[in-house]
Amino acid sequence: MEKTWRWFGRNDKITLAMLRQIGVEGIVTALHDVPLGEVWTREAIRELREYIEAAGLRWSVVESLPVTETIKYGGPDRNQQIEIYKESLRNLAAEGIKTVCYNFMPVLDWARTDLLHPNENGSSNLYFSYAEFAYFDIYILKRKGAREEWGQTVIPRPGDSERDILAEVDELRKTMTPEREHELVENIVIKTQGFVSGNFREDDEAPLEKFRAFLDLYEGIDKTQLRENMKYFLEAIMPVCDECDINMCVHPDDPPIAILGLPRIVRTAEDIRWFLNAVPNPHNGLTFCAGSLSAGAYNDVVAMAREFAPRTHFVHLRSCHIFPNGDFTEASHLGGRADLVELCKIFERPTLPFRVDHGRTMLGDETRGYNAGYSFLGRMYAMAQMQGVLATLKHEEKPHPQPLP
Ligand code: DNO
Repeated sequence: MEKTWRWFGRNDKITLAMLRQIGVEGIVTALHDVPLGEVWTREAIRELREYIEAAGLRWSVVESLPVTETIKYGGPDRNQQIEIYKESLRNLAAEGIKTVCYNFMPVLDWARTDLLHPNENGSSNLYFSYAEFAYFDIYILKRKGAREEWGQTVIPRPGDSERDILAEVDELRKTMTPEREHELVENIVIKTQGFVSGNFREDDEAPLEKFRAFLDLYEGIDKTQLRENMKYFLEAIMPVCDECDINMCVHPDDPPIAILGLPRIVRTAEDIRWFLNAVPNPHNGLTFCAGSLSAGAYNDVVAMAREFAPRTHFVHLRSCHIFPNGDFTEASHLGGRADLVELCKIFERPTLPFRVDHGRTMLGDETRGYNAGYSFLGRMYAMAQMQGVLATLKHEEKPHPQPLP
């Protein structure tokens, strides 16, 4: 596989020169300065590509070329937005960048409740607590009907113990502080969204109002409708992908559960099968994010990798640990549910790009102001682990010297 790294552009504190030193070959990035819904011009793409190449690296993957909300909920201007998307795709291909990651998650790009959850060894991880997320939904966002919905939600979990989320939320309410409430808004809406070119920005003044307005757009959109809208989008762009040989690879929903009353359609093997079959073009493919998929207790990640490898155009190597109550955290890259060693065996082909994802925050990363989940030392450590795994697999493939007669 090609060793790539998610880099956030010229303002990223982690420089390309640093990445060369740690064995990175390809860069995963986006035009983070272009406002959502505008064309990525050929000039802007070329400029960034040349900057990356001047550092001795190549721009391997776009993550993400964002799909605007109107395409997802099927708004009146979706065709116009799809035309803009196609133009950006053509411009990317003209500059030689032909692997494009995107997602089809309504409103939120990904979600965690805790960005620096302490591990017993002193490092920290991203963490998702259902009770805190439900608290955010019911008492901070104050979404209509949220309490009733959570009362009926069965949290997917490996353990079979009962979980009464509303009782946990009420318990949490007794000890909740304004500081922790503020932190939850920061974690769920600002710090995890601002830097991924999604709907929210670090300097949004009224993020919760904005959030509610986005949720309103999905009134009446269920799973079937969202699937239809994804199919409509894919069918519309496939002719450009055929013409330019672009591989589209959708990122699974993170976490792979329905949240905030919104439909989610890239969570399970059945979901993935659905969109691959709905548009059976090899250019319609998957970003195999082992981390997102392993956060779903119902997902057998290795079986999914075997099934979907032929349509996988990009791999995210990370692994989650699910606690008996369903809450999850990011495990070490050599632990957790995803079995990354087995995945490396399944995915090992020279041209397939992979990147490590969501490394731990360790050894001073926490004071450097990196984007949530995108530490330097933690990711470098994970990258070294994965490089070791890949080197071992390669070594095992080599014919071993025969002993002399
Ligand atoms: C979070 C990432 C996501 C992902 C996008 C792809 O860390 O996995 O932001 O890049 O959803 O479109």
